[in-house]
Amino acid sequence: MGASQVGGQDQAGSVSVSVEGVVSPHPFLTPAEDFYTVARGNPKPHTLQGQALIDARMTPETWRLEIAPDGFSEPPDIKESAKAEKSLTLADGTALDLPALEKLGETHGVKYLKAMQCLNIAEPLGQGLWEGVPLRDVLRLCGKLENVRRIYYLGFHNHDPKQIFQSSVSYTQAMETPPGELPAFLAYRLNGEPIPPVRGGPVRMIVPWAHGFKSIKWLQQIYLTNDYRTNDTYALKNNDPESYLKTAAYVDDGPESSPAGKPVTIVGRVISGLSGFQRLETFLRTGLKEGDRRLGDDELREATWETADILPPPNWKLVLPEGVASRDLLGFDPKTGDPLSWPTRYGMASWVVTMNGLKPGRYELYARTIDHNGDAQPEPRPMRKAGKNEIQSHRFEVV
Ligand SMILES: Nc1nc2c(c(=O)[nH]1)N[C@H]1C(S)=C(S)[C@@H](COP(=O)(O)O)O[C@H]1N2
Ligand SMILES: [Mo]
Repeated sequence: MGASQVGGQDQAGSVSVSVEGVVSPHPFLTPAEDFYTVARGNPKPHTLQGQALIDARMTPETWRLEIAPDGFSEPPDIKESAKAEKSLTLADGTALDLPALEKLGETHGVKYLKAMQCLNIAEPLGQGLWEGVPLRDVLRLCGKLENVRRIYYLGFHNHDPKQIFQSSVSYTQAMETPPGELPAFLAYRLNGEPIPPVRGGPVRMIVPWAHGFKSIKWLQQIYLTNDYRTNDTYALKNNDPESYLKTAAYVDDGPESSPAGKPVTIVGRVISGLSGFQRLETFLRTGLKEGDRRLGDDELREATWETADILPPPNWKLVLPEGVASRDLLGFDPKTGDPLSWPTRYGMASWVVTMNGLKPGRYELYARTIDHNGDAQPEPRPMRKAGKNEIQSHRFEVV
């Protein structure tokens, strides 16, 4: 008995399977407060209240962004430091404020969907509709740049150098976007609303192709540097700072036990990473005994996998915020409003698998993705420090 598909999807794009207590649907857009939060700091900046939030410049009125060369040189290799025609600083009153950023957004604004995923966590953090101004258009405020090889940026960190969480992109990545790709940008709206402190507001960097560590929250400073090295906080923690999101399937924690004669429904998600998404596959392992270990990659490669559907695009009118049409989003056809790929580039979709007629016994459902190059998860980048993408499974018993 294999895994078969159910189509149950209500108009809002969430899963609706009417089987007692089995399905925990994921809304297409994760509400701002429901993302899994990954935040450093003591106190964590998003927990600040009242005057402390104002003093941290984390309110829409007090938020400011400084952009300046960092003055770094390291002779003989790095002889000269980065130069900018203009710097934006708090000291001389030129730092960018939110109304000025939003004004820039009137002519240069972009919107797109992005799945947020941590390199070190085996579960997507959420998916948002992010809105803001490409980093390149913000950098243009600084006029002519010289000897700038990387752009690095950091958020509010309680004025304590030990708490700095910073990341970087190369000058080229900031300035150019290949066709079909999405630009790095400074986001000030999430799901049609201002970004709350818990999600990194008022302004957060969003780097679409990367794991979460490039998407710095409570953004306050951008430094232009001639240091060619990735000076990311994550680089110092044994992570690959140039890793891209991986194409991967995720399996929810479903029911552990199910009465015989009732269908068993398992829900999960897929993220379309750097190498794109071709299809989802599932493998139902039968005849398990209590205490059996999970299958390893070598055994799973030889398993009998079956193609399974992911849920189709939702009704955009129902999932997007008021006043936002799908044709306005990057990654969508501006005429038809249909997504150019599914899931969208660096986006996420759900899947639901329902199994009928399972005999009493122990089972394990595994799910994996096949990317556009035909590579099956956890290939082509099984190394954990480039992002977790182990094949996930859910174990259950039919009684
Ligand atoms: N300023 C700041 N930005 C940050 C972090 C942080 O600790 N401080 N954590 C990063 C990491 S490691 C991840 S995975 C994402 C998580 O984003 P989320 O909390 O909105 O889900 O934020 C990133 N941005
Ligand atoms: Mo992370």
